Amino acid sequence: MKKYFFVFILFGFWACEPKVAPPEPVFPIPEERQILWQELEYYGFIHFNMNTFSDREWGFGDESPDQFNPNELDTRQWAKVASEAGMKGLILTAKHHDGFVLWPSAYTEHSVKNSPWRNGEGDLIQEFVDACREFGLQPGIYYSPWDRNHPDYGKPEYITYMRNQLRELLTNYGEIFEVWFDGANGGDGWYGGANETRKVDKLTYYDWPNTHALVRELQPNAVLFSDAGPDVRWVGNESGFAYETTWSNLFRDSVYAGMPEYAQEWSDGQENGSHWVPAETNVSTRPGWYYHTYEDHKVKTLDRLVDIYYESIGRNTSLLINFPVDTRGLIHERDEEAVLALAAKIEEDFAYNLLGESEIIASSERGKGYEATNLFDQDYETYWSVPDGTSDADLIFDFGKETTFNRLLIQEYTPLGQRVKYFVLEKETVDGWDKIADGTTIGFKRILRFPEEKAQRVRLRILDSKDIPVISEVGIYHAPALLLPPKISREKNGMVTLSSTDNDLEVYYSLNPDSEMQLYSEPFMVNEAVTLRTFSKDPGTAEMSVETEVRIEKSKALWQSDEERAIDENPQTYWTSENNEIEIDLGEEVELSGFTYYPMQARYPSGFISSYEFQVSQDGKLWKKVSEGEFSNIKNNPIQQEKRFEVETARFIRLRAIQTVDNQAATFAEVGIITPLL
Ligand code: FUL
Ligand code: CA
Repeated sequence: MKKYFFVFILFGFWACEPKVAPPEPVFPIPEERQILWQELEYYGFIHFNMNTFSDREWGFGDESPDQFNPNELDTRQWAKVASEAGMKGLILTAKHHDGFVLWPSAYTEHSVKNSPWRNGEGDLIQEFVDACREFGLQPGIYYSPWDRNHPDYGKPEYITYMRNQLRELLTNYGEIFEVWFDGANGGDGWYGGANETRKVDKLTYYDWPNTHALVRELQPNAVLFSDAGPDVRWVGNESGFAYETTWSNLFRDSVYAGMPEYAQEWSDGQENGSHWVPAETNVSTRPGWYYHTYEDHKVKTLDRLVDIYYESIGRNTSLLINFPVDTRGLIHERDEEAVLALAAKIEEDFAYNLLGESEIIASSERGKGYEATNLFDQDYETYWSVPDGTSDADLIFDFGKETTFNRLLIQEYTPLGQRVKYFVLEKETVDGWDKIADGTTIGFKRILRFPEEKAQRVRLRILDSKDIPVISEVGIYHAPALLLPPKISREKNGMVTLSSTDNDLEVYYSLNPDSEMQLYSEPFMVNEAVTLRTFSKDPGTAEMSVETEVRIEKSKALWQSDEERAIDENPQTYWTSENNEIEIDLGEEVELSGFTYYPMQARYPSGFISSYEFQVSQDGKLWKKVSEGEFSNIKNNPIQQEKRFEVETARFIRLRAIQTVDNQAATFAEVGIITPLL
């Protein structure tokens, strides 16, 4: 009884303690719509429009509505995949640069209403927003200002057209969370048959202030995206990474959409920027934004997607991953598999916050309502802060026992502005505190990845900040290693490098089918052909990845040709041959029983060989044809091709293109030989 009474009195004191004022904001600060947007964090892009059917990335504008004819289109499948992948929204290309529109707009004939799809009765925007809502996703709209179809593009009349269409899109389909304005403009186009180049002044032509005002009027909660915001800005690349130092602040008045120096100079934000314009990282599951069968083999791998996640969401930006929806009108199975694997991995990485049970010692607390325990209550609205004027602030977390970890997650309470400029994570050792990792900016969310560490106590120090820190959440995690087989790379001199997909993995290999696997420590030389077996192992759990077995060919150390790029062991480099052939001096007499041809891997490839002839020679003068034929399906699936023949001995080889897929000069990304295995 007494005891309860005592507790009651204590509680009474605590409850009566005067509430301390919140920290003063550090400007700029986000608007309400930006605060709602930043919590979405992860959402999807759908590139699906005329380009899907013309097999292009940028249609010219002279396409016919007849071409638009998906026969299995199912927006519910898109929404289902996106929601299963953990996304909170989807943005659809309502109109891309070619001008075709996915809804029956009253202002153009270049639309679904004149296509065979749903007999011209369809409205893809309607189907899209319905599916999004059914699956709990917020719908967004991509609208290209550049229009290569419209006759008036470049004149003032076109701006009226654009606004009329925006009015349709933003009035008829309910709430839209983001309106995405692309800055791209390549100049030339069909333009109603004029077939010419039309350059506009990107700063003034679109009269952005009034176009933005229209969007605000129709959709007050939608964020406006472009290079220049005004609400959300481009990250400055399409590869899927933000910068380690990323400010949400931007000198917005110095920027306009499509300005040439944007990516270089502005895209990482500015510490003292005048406006709050956080970044969005946009990237596709494949090299292209639109679907091309020839990229079916290029869906990003899980390790790449995991890096993208950490380098975007983990660096104070949102992540917008694109699905190039295919000609059926569906997200392709491989893209679906890829994003679901990413979702599963991220869930695994952040399954358990090790701080949840730790004891916490803060260097100081601002007072009631700003306690350090707010840091892991999973509530972004509650935060820890310190008294005004405090310069250094740090937190010690005691796990109670030695604990293993490899991730730090930290979030600033951005409604009061972005503040932190430098922070450090340390662990306690017998000799004192040791640095584990450090970072510059935090913003809405920052995640640091580092190799596994063990400690009972860790310390997080905010060492430089624009004002007192205001931190919403902190997490320390032990992410399981990404257990994929190592990547194998080769150099022309024969060196083989094995690289693991995760810092914490060990790599094992063997060069002989009968020998034991050995621990890999550094690149090794392979001169003659061998079979390489390799796998990764997590030393913590003793779990192993699947084992891969690949053939490593005789090295190309002695090879000579007019074009190194075709024999440098790097399929990303290529050579274009004016006479459609390549001749290689192998440097010595070699036994061979086949050859390999790697077609060009660039974003816009050309000159794939479709039918070939392969010759060998002893002296480089007298040639003998040993193989001819076709590389079937190379257009749609440009992977390495292999052809075999009876064993030959030769010093020189020649691969000749009889025919290329597009009748362009033959290209060679890499040529190799297959030697008989002993
Ligand atoms: C770019 C466009 O030119 C691409 O086609 C794509 O839509 C991408 C998201 O933005 O600027
Ligand atoms: Ca909190």
